[in-house]
Amino acid sequence: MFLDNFKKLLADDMAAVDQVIRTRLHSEVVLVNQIAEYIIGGGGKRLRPALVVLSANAFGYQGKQQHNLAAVVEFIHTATLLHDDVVDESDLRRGKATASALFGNAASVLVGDFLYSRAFQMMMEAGEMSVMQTLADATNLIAEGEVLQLLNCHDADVDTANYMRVIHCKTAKLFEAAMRLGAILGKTSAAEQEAAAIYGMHLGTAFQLVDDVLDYSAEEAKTGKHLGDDLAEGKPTLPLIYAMQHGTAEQAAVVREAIENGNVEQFGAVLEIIHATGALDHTRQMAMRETEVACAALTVLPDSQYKQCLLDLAHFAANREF
Ligand code: GRG
Repeated sequence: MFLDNFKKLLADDMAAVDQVIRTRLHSEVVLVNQIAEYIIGGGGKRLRPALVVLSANAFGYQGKQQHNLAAVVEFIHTATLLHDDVVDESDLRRGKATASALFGNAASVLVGDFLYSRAFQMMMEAGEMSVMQTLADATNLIAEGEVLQLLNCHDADVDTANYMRVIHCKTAKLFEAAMRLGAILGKTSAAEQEAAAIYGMHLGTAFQLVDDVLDYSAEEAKTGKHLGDDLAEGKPTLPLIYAMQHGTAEQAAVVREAIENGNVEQFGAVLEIIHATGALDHTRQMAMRETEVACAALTVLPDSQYKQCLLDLAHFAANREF
């Protein structure tokens, strides 16, 4: 129901965003077009560009820059996915072979660079320093977050605060930037811009918390990703951290060993411990709390169908199964 309303409300704007994406993907180099089209046309949810559009509309912006900046945000997101699949050596995304599995790591990284730098060309067109500042800060923090995550891999002593820092950087920051861009276009007050940013940050945090739940509980057919990838990479995500804190000494030792060795053979045992300790419920509850903070930030916005959609989206993000 929510998804139907969401799609209906944004149909025209998202069609315009898609048009910008198609036009600006173009390169004289065939391989760039091939890989960029493969990943961009590959069935992503287009959540971040939708946030730019929702925010711009909620703040009363009527022009075309929202479509340009929405495409910019999707290009940056796509560049991070291309790079991430190389770093994580993933072979499945969106239910298909990753670009790196199909075209190789070098081509994937380089097309990621193309999309990332094309995004910077496009953001210049907004002619607004605060737009560039927002995106420069966001992309830098995303990269920093990935380095932090790399350091955390196979470290079973990573605590909740450290984990929250990683997801703040690698995921929530781009949600924050998307919301802030809409507010900038709407020429809002500093307080309203901040409210949009807070909503985006907490929505993004909830989104990643659920992403980390789904890695232990989803149907692969729904997420288009392998179950247990995080464990295979030795990523100490909240379900594992919580399970170690609340399990018996023996259970904590099994989870610790699995993180340290990226031990996928232990996936079944780890899954049992995660369920026994209520770690997935806890992580979902954390996501719900984040959505409540996100929604509370929107009280300063005037009522509109776009604001209502943002409120509904937050609850959808915390409850999603894909
Ligand atoms: C190029 C700036 C830059 C940095 C590279 C590798 C890297 C540094 C960053 C990776 C960040 C990353 C992939 C975070 C995970 C975010 C996440 C939950 C992605 C999945 O988002 P969905 O579900 O994807 O919205 P779809 O497929 O729907 O588009």
